[in-house]
Amino acid sequence: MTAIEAINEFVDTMLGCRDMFDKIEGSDEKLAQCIKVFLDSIAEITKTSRSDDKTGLKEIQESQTQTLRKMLEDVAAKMDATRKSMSFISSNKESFNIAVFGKVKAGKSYTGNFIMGNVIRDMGIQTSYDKIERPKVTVIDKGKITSSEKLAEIESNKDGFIVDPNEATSTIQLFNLGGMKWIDTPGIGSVTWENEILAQDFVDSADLIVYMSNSDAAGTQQDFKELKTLHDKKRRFLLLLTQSDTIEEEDCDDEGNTIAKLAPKSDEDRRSMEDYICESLHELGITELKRGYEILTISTKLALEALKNNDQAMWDASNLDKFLAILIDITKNESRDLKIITPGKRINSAIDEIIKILNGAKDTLNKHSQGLREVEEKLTDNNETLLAEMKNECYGKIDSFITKKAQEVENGGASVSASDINRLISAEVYNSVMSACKDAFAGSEKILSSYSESLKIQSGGDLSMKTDTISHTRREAYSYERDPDGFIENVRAFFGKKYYGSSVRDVTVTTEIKLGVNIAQVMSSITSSLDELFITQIPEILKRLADEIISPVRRVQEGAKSQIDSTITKLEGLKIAVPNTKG
Ligand SMILES: Nc1nc2c(ncn2[C@@H]2O[C@H](COP(=O)(O)OP(=O)(O)O)[C@@H](O)[C@H]2O)c(=O)[nH]1
Ligand SMILES: [Mg+2]
Repeated sequence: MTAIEAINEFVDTMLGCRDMFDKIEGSDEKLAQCIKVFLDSIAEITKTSRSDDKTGLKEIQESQTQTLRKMLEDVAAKMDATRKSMSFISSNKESFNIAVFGKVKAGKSYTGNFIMGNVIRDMGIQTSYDKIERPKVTVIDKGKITSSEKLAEIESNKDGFIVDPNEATSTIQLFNLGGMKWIDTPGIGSVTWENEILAQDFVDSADLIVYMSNSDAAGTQQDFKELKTLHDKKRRFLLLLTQSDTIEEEDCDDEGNTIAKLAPKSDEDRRSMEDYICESLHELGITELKRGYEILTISTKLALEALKNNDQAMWDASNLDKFLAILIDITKNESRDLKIITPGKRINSAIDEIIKILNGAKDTLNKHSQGLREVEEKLTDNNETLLAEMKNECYGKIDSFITKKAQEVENGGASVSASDINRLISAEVYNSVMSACKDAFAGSEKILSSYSESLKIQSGGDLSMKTDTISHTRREAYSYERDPDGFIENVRAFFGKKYYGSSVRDVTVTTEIKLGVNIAQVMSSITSSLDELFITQIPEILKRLADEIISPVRRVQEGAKSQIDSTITKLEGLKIAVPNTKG
């Protein structure tokens, strides 16, 4: 096959594979959309429901739903991070991406320029490259994107120092050729941090990696380390041993100057280099690369020289035809699979990852909802224990309160009025109910304050000293003034003397007995009033509390759960049917 035929077949294959890559079009957008819908509906669901004017209710709902919202937002953030980690591949979905990787000065950019075809075009050689516009190079440097005519190559001066090292050694440069994207990464270790990260991203997400190593200095520790990494990551890669040419001085011109002629390295040299490389790779456990196919010794310079001179033997010696042939082969036979399998698998595993996060969230919701159900039951259907506890506590407090007050009265203190007792006891009941509810829901006291009016206790009377009066009749003697009797007495009376008579009579005497404070009477009235509260009002309050606090939270939970379910269904639908092939 002539050089032109080989080049034409290569270019035509690249141009023809364009339409193969539509399959995963839009996956990232769809995924992003799906996550956004999820996030929006979570915001909607966890929005405090209705504009409740009831004091505190909004706050309690807020504090209850806040945890959920926080958790779900976390979920969405994790989902998005997972999506972003795969968005890179899908942003390169429309092409078969070949990343060129290897140390500085391996000849990566030089070979890339050959593949881009502009150098061939510029020689005036007609090929299939003429079917398309001159490809342009996109240069990415620390996030800035510029355009250029060709891949910047390293130019060394005669002392071997690199001239203008910047562009050629640190930027990422890429171009498209039909359905193929060629990504020229800067040399390993020579890059700025930002570019290195990006270069690594490109390498990580490429469909095929072409690792180039200068055949003069191939097989350094660094090379083997990188190749081992690619192998361990199960990446599809080729190894090119580049610049396999040498200068031969074989002729003299008319003036007797020697003519330097570019020639392939000797077969012997090439073979021994390949032997060494293959052995070393085998030792590293890299056995999948076929020599002469995936391990190739090439000289791009020789290939260009061959084109210039229309030298078929030199073209054959350059091995560029073999390199083009393997690219054709992979593009025709593997790129569809690589293209769909690699990103497809990554998208699917990102989706699986997101589904896992969502299922985790569902578990959390279920646990939360289980806890809520328990609280709810404690407040409603199974409220006997809670009621008994509360009642016990109320009774205990009231009893000791009344006993204390009674003692005071007993000791001569003022009696306590019924209204005072009612007020104080009602407060005790209210506090007991509150503290029990507070254990169930932080902040529930705010709601309960509106119920304080309905928790009224009737004592039925003052707390005072009870007395009784006992009366009995007693006979008593008494004296009374009488009129003077007879002349003498009258005379004496005239001068002021008083005369008395005596008699007996029955007198009724009453005695007051202190019977003690009317504690039993007050307590029994309070107890029946308390019983009443615990039969009707308090269970009612617990039920309302459960309703007002739990229902909205449950609505949020149910909403979130069904949102998660529908998101999972949507995500499953976004998975890409990965062809079941080798690799
Ligand atoms: N002799 C010879 N020199 C080459 C060949 N390929 C590239 N070079 C030279 O090697 C130097 C580095 O090439 P470049 O492509 O910039 O290396 P990169 O750092 O791997 O991109 C340049 O001066 C090229 O001219 C080749 O096949 N043969
Ligand atoms: Mg370069």
